[in-house]
Order: sequence, then structure tokens, then C-alpha cells
Amino acid sequence: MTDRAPARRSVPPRVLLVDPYVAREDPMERKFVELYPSLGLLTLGAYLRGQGVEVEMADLTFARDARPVTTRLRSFRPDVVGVHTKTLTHDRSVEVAQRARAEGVFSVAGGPDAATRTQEYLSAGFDAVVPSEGEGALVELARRVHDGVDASGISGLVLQRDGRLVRGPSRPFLRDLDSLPLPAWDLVDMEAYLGKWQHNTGERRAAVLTSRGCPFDCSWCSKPTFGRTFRQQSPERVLEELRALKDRYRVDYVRFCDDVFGVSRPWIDRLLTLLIEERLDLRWECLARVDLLKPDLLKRMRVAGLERVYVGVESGSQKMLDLMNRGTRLGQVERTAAALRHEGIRQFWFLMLGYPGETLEDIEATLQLFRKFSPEEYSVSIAVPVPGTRFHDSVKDRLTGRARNSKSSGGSTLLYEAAYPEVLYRWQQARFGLEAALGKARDHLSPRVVEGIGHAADRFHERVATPLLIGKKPPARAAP
Ligand code: B12
Ligand code: SF4
Repeated sequence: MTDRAPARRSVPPRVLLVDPYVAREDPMERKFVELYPSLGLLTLGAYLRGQGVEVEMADLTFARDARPVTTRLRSFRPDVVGVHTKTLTHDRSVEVAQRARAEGVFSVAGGPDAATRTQEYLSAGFDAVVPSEGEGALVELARRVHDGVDASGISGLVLQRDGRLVRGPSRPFLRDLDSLPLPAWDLVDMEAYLGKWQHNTGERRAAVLTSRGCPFDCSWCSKPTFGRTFRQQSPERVLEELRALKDRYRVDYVRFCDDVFGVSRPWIDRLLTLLIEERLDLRWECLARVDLLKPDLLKRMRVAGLERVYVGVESGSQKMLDLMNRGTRLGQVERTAAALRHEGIRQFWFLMLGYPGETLEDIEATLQLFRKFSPEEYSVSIAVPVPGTRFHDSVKDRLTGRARNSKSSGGSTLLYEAAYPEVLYRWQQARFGLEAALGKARDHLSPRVVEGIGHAADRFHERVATPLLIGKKPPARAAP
């Protein structure tokens, strides 16, 4: 739609933020997805308010459909509706843009999916896209639309004019994350999230972000919004946020949502000191790299409340870790897994199958590593070539063209012509499932029985399953 005529100069600009994720229509939700409000939107909301913009939010997480958006559009009469996009919620996002258009409201999309396929979002009905950090661009957009001024040329904003993309100059990233206000938790129904957690786990869990970006460069990782930049809040500012969550919402368990937690050793040391000295008595979890989790650090993290760590182990083959440009060594994986076990900290391993160059021997090495450490939790996915990554570039002439949507990109579908057929990877995923079950059975069955089942399964895999499954398609090219 075109930018609005001058209106309501005496009242401040208004923005309606929308999280289009509807939990009840997500088939993965019950099994895998953990429900937290979008930290991106809560931070945008707080920032907008700080700049004199009035903000409301339509969070569809617990809704049946997108109808509450229209209700809010009519009651709040915003100048701009801003939608947070993920691939999973693409269709709902487009529906929100159409609802906004029907009410004559300017719509803008931000977040990872709109950043990756900006043109598609504009063609589907959005008036603008912010493909990177959103704070500054959204404030400027809200003011311009409110004042009836053309939105083209805003730094960090992309529009479409006569079918062509019109990009504003790039906007520098915020330098000082401490200057951001605390997330505007009151924009969503925090009790709905916390109550659900309390019901499921007995804990009131909330998500916290202490940094933006990641300085590492894994070949398959998509970092559409913040790229390789890395900025972090001070440990003191993090503590302020934790205290607010505890005091205002009785939160007792925190998930640190950073891409990688504890990138800087002095930073994490200081945060741990604060957590221990201030006796916040919070339990927490985070995602970290095996090269950063030194045993002495893990000990202090446990004392400060760490209960669970997600680690990107990815492969039990050094060759594969190198091909992925992961920057980690198998020795570090083993040292960290042993230290986590020693400290009694739960470990959740991410593993990946089907990355270019992987042979059956590499998969076997991954399974043996898994068997050796029996992590409490794991996820083993088939490598997804995400557009914009080096992995995607290396296989783009071998993509199978299967729809890129939530159901097929969840790591259980082969999206490019890999070395082996999809059924082989599915079979391997099932082997990890059996291995995990055997790991748990060790507490109840005799080691001889467990090992016997494991060996029988290995023999079946070698002699029957692999020849049968590979027979359908011989191993193809090796390295990318
Ligand atoms: C933490 C996290 C989670 C957490 C919590 C998410 C939450 N509620 O906050 C959990 C573990 C629950 C989770 C779940 C999932 N996640 Co997640 N997650 C992340 C992670 C690591 C950080 C997100 C975050 O908080 N970033 C910090 C905030 C400040 O940034 P932001 O949200 O991008 O917002 C900024 C800009 O994008 C922009 N912006 C965002 N929205 C808008 C809207 C407007 C109008 C404007 C103008 C700007 C704007 O401005 C914001 C502030 O600068 C990202 C990776 C990443 N680094 O982004 C993956 C990521 C977002 N997740 C991803 C995925 C795939 C998922 C799942 C689908 C995984 C699954 N199969 O279960 C689910 C979906 C859950 C859902 N409800 O939608 C993908 C999304 C890819 C895509 N194209 O869709 C990412 C990018 C990881 C990746 N590289 O693959 N996730
Ligand atoms: S996979 Fe993790 S460590 Fe690697 S680049 Fe992505 S966010 Fe960084």
C-alpha cells in the first residue's frame, strides 16, 4: 500500500507487533518446540516505547488463528503493523499482511525468514521488510508513516516500487546492547507461558538473551539478521534482567538463548561470580561450544545453577568437523562430555547426518561416539542446505526441489542429492534412537544383555540394512 496521508499529528505513532506463530497448528510443538515469547519482538517493543512510540502486540502463540490481529487493528488503529517472520510461520505472516492491507494499515516484516527472502515477502503483500537489526529502522518507519512521509530511503529498510526492490542504505548495528531497555514482557501474556512451563516441568521458565550474533563460521549455519557480528551485554546488565524476571514473574529457571553462550572467558567468569555472590538461586541452561566449555569453567557453571547444556557435537569424525568448518576437535568433544557427566550436568547433543563428504565410516564414528557417552538428550537431523550458507552454495545444483516449508525442512528430509538415499539416513536416525534407548536401559538391564542387543543391531545394520538400502543408489560424489 502507499504511505498514509498526514494524520493525528498530536498523538504519537502507533505500532502493532505480531508474532504469527500459532502453537496449536504446529505438528512439532508438542514434541520439540519450547514456548517462549519472541525476544526480538519484546526488545523491539521496549525500544519503540523508549522512543515515544505507542506499542501493542498480537501474540498468536495461544490463539486459534489470526483473527485477533484484525480485532487489534480495529481497536488500536496502528500506523504500522510489524510481523516477526520464521520459515515455519511464512503463510500466517502473509495472512497478517493481507489483514493489515484490508484495514488500510502499513505492514512491515522482520526476522530471519523475511531477511532471507525479502522479495518474496514484498511480492506477497508486505509494504516493507527490515532484513537486519530492527530497532532503529522501525522507529523511523513508524514516524514517517505517522507523518505521511514516503518511507523510501530509511536505512535498513527495503521497499518495492514498480516491481523493483528499493533498498535504503545499510544501518550500522547497535554498538552498546546495555543501552537497550529490558524486554517489554507486559506486551504478552507472560502468565500463559510461565503457567504452561510450571504445569509441564514444575518450573517457571523464561528466555534471556545476553548477546547478538556469533563470531564463528560453520559452513551450514544461516545467520541472516546479525551475520558474523558479535556484541554482548555487560554481566551487570544481564543480572539486572534476571533479577527483574525473578522479582516480577517469579521465574526460577532461565534459558540463555544466545547463539553461543560464554564466547568470552572474562565475561562468563564475571557473570558466574555475580550469580554466585548475589544468590539469585536460579537454575539455567544454555547452548555452548565444546571448545569453550573447559572443565574448570563447567564446575563453576554448575555451582552457579547450570542444569543442562546444548552442545553442537555434529559428528564423530574429525574429517567431517573440518569440512563443516566447525573449528572443534574430537578431543574437545570427549573432554567436555566427560566433564559434563562428572559434574552431573545434563547434556543435549546436536548431531548431523548427510553433510557433503560424509561416508558410512564417518556415520559409524558418530554412532560410536554417541554410544561411548550416552548423552541424556540428543537430536540427529539430516543436513538442511539453508539459502545463503556455503553448504547451500556447494550443493545448489543438486537440490531436490522439495518444498522448503516447516514440514520438510525440520531435519528429517533430504533436500539435496547426497551420497546416499534418504532412506539410508532415516535408518541411521533410527539406529541412534535404538542406541539412546539402550543407553537408558543400562540402568535396568545387565550390561551383557544391553551389549548383546547392540551387537545384534550392528550386525543387522552391516549385513542386511546397509546393502539393501544402498543398493537402491550407489554412493555418489564425496567431498563438496
Ligand atoms: C533463541 C532461539 C529460539 C528459542 C526461543 C525463541 C524465542 N521465542 O525467542 C527456541 C529454542 C524456543 C527456538 C525455537 C525455534 N527456532 Co529458533 N532461534 C533462536 C535464536 C538462537 C535466537 C533468536 C533470538 O532471540 N534472537 C535475538 C533477537 C533480538 O533477534 P531476532 O529475533 O532476529 O529479532 C531482531 C531482528 O531479526 C529484527 N526483527 C525481528 N522481528 C522483527 C519484526 C519487525 C517488524 C522488524 C522491523 C524487525 C524484526 O529486529 C530484532 C531486533 O533487532 C535464533 C538464531 C538467531 N541468532 O537469530 C534461532 C532461529 C530464529 N530459530 C530458528 C528455528 C528454525 C526455530 C524452530 C522452528 C526450531 C524447531 N524446529 O523447533 C523453533 C520455532 C519456535 C517458534 N515459536 O517460532 C531459525 C529460524 C530460521 C528461519 N528462517 O525461520 C533460527 C534463525 C536459527 C537458524 N539459523 O536456523 N528458537
Ligand atoms: S553453528 Fe553456532 S557456532 Fe557455528 S556459526 Fe552458527 S551460531 Fe556460530
